[in-house]
Amino acid sequence: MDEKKVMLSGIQPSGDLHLGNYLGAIRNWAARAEEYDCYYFMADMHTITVRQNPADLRRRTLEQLAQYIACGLDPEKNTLFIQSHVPQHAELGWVLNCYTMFGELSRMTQFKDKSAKHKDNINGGLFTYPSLMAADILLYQPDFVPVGEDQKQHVELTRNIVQRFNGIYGEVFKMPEPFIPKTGARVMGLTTPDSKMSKSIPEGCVFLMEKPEDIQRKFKRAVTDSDTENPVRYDPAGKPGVANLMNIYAAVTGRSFDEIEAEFAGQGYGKFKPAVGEAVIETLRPIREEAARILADKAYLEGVYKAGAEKASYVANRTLRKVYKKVGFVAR
Ligand code: ATP
Ligand code: LTN
Repeated sequence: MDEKKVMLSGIQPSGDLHLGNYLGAIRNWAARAEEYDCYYFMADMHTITVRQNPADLRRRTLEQLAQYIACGLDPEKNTLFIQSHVPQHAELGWVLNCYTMFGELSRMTQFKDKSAKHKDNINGGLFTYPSLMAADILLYQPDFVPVGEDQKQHVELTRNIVQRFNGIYGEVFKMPEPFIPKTGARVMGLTTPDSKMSKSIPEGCVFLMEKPEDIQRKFKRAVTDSDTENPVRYDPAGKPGVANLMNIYAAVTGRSFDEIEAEFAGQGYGKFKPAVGEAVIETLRPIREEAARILADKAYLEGVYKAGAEKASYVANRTLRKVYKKVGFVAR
């Protein structure tokens, strides 16, 4: 019998989910539940590498779960869980810390960015975060890790750890591959087309739960340029704001850049920007409505995360026992 291939990914519940998370990651997850054995989690343990308000973290973790389900992740077909409910993550994280080099961790872009942003709290967890992420991944022996472009470096580091560990102990971990979408892998901020859409710049960020009128306002204010000759044209270097809007439009409508250029030939941004806004609103509308409905049913959510943690722990424990044995810990 053919075993299904395995997919796994996580998102930190450090803020509300946005269009970048959806197009770069979650949408890809939802499409693959039939083909793969899928694990998706709320990375709450990663979130405390930056100081959080406890009540907000708890609320956002459950909201994120409701939004995962609303985005199409059926809990019957995907294992959905909260990272801190599966203690094997912390346990394997410690082991892998001892197989991750200081130099490797020092090169991580996310560490450099976040330590520049939070100068008053450059803690050990922020630095060793990629070892915990490697543990998140390797516990489930996935074939693919669907993430946006910015997380590729962490998956590459995980691959180095696999090579190092397997080189010493034999084939313990399966080599995972990053899985990065063709459109939507890097959605840029609407007000900052030179940096990725991020919740830390809310004016340029479209949140999944945002009201349609607010979304439309953000698209109307999106940064473009003063080109009046032939404005809607794909030129990422010369016209980054327009390229980003075209990328978003392509991702939500399935149209190619040529088709989009033809659709808006001879028209200005006054027509183009609201059209992109409208297409995004229609994509997000059912997600928002469904998430609100699910979030109201706390008992259902509890059932989902409890069952998810049970299934995840079972699989994670198999890997952890093997690792403990390999490194020389006495079996309990
Ligand atoms: P922040 O807003 O603080 O930068 P974030 O929104 O990137 O955080 P993460 O938990 O880091 O949140 O990302 C979750 C997933 O969404 C990852 O797979 C990441 O690659 C993807 N992702 C995040 N932002 C974007 C984006 N702008 N475009 C495409 N994918 C993205
Ligand atoms: N590092 C990711 C979140 C994350 C993750 C993971 C993604 C934590 N563990 C395991 C994929 C697989 C981030 O900050 N976006």
